Amino acid sequence: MRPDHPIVLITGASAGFGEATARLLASRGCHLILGARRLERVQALAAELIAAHGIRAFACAVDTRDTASVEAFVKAGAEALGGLHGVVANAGLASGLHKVWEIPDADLEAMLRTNVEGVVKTIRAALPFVRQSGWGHIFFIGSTAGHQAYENGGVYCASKHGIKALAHTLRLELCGEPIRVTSVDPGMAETEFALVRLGDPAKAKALYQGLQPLAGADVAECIRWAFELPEHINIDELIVKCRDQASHTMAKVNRKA
Ligand code: NDP
Ligand code: 8X3
Repeated sequence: MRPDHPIVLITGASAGFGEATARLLASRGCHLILGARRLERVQALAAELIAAHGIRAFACAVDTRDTASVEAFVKAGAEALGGLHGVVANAGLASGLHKVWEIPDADLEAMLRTNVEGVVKTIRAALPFVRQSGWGHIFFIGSTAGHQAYENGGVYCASKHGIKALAHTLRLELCGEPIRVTSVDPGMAETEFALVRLGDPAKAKALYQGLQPLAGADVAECIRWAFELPEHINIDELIVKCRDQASHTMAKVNRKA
């Protein structure tokens, strides 16, 4: 049975979708385990949400690329709050824009280690605690880039196609257990994502010029909706784009002059 106040672990809770999801789920009475590399941000968020909503929250630094770091984070969080029900394996990034044959090792490794290995490590560490709690919901954060590749984004797109495969596989493997598996796959969303990818605030801003992209809160709302549905319903995959983006890539976007 879904508990009245589920305990939800979110990676990448220091910004963007992860932070917005923490805010929304806290307002719905969830207890939270929040992780990211920027400890001061997740600590401040946890303190704010405890004060605002009377929930319990645990915040800890985690680098999802590192097995020991992830395992320590998940264990400490689940033990501190007394269980684990929801997992939002959200931490991820794009690093640069490169032709497949030109990508530097640093960008290649950053994306594959964070977006694929980090997600597997998070779920692998969390699943025993979710099973022990008797009810659960695992969220992957995919992307439209997991449905349609685009030039100069080959490795990022590969990582998100990988998320699609992992979500499908995990759903097959968990069938029969009281654990749902959902992939939320957004299109263009204004978070710190473009700044991290491009390293230049002006270029990041220009990406969304003249259109209204998704915000972190929009993606959080998709997660909340899927999470609160009656428990016999599983949303497998939820592709969400802003109205101004008609294609999975930026091939067809509506920009005002
Ligand atoms: P942000 O850059 O705003 O947030 C990314 C989060 O991931 C931060 O909290 C960052 O925290 C965390 N993170 C990155 N690397 C690590 C790591 N090694 N260990 C732990 N945490 C890490 O981007 P978004 O919120 O937009 O991105 C969240 C997810 O959504 C990503 O998987 C991204 O690929 C995906 N996505 C984004 C879209 C967009 O257009 N914005 C569209 C579709 C999908 P810190 O730096 O403190 O570690
Ligand atoms: C992020 C969306 O279009 O930049 O996943 O790849 S896109």
